[in-house]
Amino acid sequence: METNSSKKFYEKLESKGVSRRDFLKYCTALTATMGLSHSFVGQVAAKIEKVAAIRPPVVWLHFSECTGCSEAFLRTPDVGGIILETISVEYHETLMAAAGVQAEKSLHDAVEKYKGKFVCIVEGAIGTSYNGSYGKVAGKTFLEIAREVIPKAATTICVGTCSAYGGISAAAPNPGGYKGVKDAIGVNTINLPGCPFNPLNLLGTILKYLNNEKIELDDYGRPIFAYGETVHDNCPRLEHYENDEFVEEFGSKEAELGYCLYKMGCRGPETYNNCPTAKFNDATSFPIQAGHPCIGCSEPDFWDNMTPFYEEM
Ligand code: FSX
Ligand code: SF4
Ligand code: F3S
Repeated sequence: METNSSKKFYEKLESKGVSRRDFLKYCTALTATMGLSHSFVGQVAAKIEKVAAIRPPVVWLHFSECTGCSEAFLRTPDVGGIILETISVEYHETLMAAAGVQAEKSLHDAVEKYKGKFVCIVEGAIGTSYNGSYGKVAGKTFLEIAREVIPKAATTICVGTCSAYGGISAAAPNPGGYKGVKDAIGVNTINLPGCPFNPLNLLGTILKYLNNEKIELDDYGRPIFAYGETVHDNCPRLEHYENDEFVEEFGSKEAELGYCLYKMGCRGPETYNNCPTAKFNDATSFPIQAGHPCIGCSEPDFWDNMTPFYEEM
């Protein structure tokens, strides 16, 4: 039987343009992303409803980045809508209406009110050279803000390669001494890298965390359920790779035929991420499906280690 809270949840989703049918479609995608069989779809939906009844508080910090991760989240209106109905975002600089002193106040109020209980989501790298003075918000360095807010969180989820490992800001020669959150302030984080990250993986991580399920992480702090296999392992072009059918020029006949992009510099074989199954923009596509080689965007230091792009390694 449908409970009142579940009825309200569906009504709110409907008001955001997400029908029950859409919701179940995303539960199906999420179930596959989490490595579960189709028979778990109902359980995943029930878990989302359960978390939505609690609406755990979230503080979302921005440091040095391009805001592409927030964009990826907002350009996934259905998944984004489900997440926004599931959690309570207390602070997010690009989403909130407040600005200036008011915005500062809402950050500090949220951190004090929900001390030890809120989930901190971090987007962007932290500058550590010159006492962190390369990047500031409201007169405080990213380093100061991170040290003040993050240790008070129940858990910290780094979205995007920048907050996980430093990303573009940490690319050589890195004069600002940019680092990911763990290396900058010495706290353990759950890392959801990707430039940008995939919002479906955030939903999966939040669900597991709030349902007290153990989240197995790899050596780089990435959940195995999303980063346990390489892009190459699940690539729709894998058969062409195995048949030695390669694209050697963009715009060629081979490109049109969807051949393997290895010779165009594809880093799929050394990149751990679930893009081929999770996809982006409400499961529309991902780089390789669109004809672009994987550039290894979820690997630490990919700007240094995976370049020059478009060249076979
Ligand atoms: Fe970094 Fe995300 Fe790349 Fe951009 O915030 S992972 S530069 S897509 O926005 O952090
Ligand atoms: Fe592997 Fe890339 Fe070829 Fe896909 S396109 S099969 S990931 S090398
Ligand atoms: Fe990034 Fe490669 Fe996926 S470039 S988005 S990890 S296909």
